[in-house]
Amino acid sequence: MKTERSKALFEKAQQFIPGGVNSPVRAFKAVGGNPLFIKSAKGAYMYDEDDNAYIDMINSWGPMILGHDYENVESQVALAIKDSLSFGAPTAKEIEIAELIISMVPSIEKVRMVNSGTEATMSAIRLARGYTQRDKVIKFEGCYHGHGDSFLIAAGSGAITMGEPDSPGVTKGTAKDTLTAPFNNLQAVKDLVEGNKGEVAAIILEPVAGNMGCVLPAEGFLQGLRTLCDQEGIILIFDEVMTGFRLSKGGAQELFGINPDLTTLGKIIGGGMPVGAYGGKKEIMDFVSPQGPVYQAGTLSGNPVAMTAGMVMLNYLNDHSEIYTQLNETTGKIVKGFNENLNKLNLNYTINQIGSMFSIFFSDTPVFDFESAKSSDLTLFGKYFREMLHKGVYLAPSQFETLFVSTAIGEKEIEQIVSANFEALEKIHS
Ligand code: HOZ
Repeated sequence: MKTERSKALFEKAQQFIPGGVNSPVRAFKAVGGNPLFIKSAKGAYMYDEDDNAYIDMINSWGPMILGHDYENVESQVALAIKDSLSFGAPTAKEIEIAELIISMVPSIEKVRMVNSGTEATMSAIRLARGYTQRDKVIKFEGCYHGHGDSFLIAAGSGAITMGEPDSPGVTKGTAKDTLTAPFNNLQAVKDLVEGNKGEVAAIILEPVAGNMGCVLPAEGFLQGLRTLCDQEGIILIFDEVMTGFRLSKGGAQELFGINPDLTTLGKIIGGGMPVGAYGGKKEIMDFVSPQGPVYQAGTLSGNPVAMTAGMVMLNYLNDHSEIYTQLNETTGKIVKGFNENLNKLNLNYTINQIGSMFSIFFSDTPVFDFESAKSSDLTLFGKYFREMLHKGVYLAPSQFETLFVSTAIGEKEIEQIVSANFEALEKIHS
């Protein structure tokens, strides 16, 4: 596989961009080798600057749920651009997308658009604090909610991938207001709430964690948090940046039948453009400025081009709920193939899957929280990643990121992914 152009670009990039990338995980630091510079993508495939083709298993880390050529998004965006790229004034499109989101996500009664998942979570936490007049928040070890200061404590995703789950630069003052508990450990959360009686504004979590690899909530965990929050006047925030519009039209909350007070959204909501949103109960959302006292703003928030892309994507998903069955089936076939491969090779690694999100952990024990995720053999994962890449399958370059399947992956790709997995596992154990 020739990667000369990517290598040269990476060398040049490092002169001008910290680490040569605009988001850390992309640097391949945790898996070895040079990052590939991507030139284009179509359907299930990405093409690098050296013209190698890869089956895309991350799909822009989630947004490209329909693969890379949803023509309707592209054509509507092209039309929207003609009316100007940005106004900084209200548009009819913002009402349309707000109505659509509210109709799709069960717990959302009002919604505010922002530009990324990070903005959404930072704003939701401020709102929860302003509304409850309390300072502390509980997050879960290994959950990642973007790079806002309050969340870079025991953080997953790129933070743990780079070995910095507690980032320097976060003040002690901020850190002391973030309490952490192990994912899936309801008793630990109850103890924290008890020890900080009347001081906890919010509990925030990814209802299905995707930033320590894919980790599912244990039976009763989400319901237990809901009950606890109701009892203690705590705002329950589901960070559905990954799971929103992916696990079902209404996200994880619809799938599990648990309504949070606030929800944060990103990724799919922009159809590939930079969009985030936070929404929830009217009573709480009306605390946001200019209706209420909690300030949050953005020059490009509700940008007409981004809103167009998001709306076309969400309308499509809303009208085609059969794609969720298709995604479950496709992912199910890949995971079945991987499990058969593991059996044939006498290996006992853990695969976690829900809908179109899944991870293979290089660990022999079940993975249900950050500690068990961290028991994975990271050197082996790096070798596996590189082997898969050589076989034309582009995985997330970190053990601590989930994979995302798109509807563009068909039988031919499933076969290639499963046989690449067998050969890669065989090779790294030879
Ligand atoms: N933190 C992102 C996924 N959890 C990675 C984003 C990127 O590198 O593009």
